[in-house]
Amino acid sequence: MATLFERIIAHELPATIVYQDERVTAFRDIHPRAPVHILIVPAKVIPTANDIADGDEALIGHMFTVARDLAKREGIAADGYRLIMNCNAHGGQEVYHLHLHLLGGKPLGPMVSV
Ligand code: DGP
Repeated sequence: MATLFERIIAHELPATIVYQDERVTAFRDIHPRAPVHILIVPAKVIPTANDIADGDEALIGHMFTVARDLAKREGIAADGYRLIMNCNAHGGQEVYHLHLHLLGGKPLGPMVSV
């Protein structure tokens, strides 16, 4: 069965897609935690960071260059932003299709609240 994010990538479910190429899709998070909150998702289904293979290095790098370009386009590059990848239960992962959160547009406070 397709993951939720696969269905967004295939345009089967609605989302505000801000970037798409053959390797990654970026769309706005449905529950934004900051004025800018974008998810950068590979077309390849990698469930968690634990499942990243050595051969995925270029793909993971591409996710970061897309994040960099989107930060510039969204006007948050100079002030700064945060890139987050949650893994499994203790990381707070909800969707088991790898994704990079791009958050910014305000001071984001401490890295981890305890
Ligand atoms: P994580 O906890 O790292 O797995 O984050 C999953 C994020 O995905 C969470 O911030 C909310 C977002 N999300 C969940 N379902 C949808 C959806 O249907 N559409 C969009 N745009 N975002 C979603």
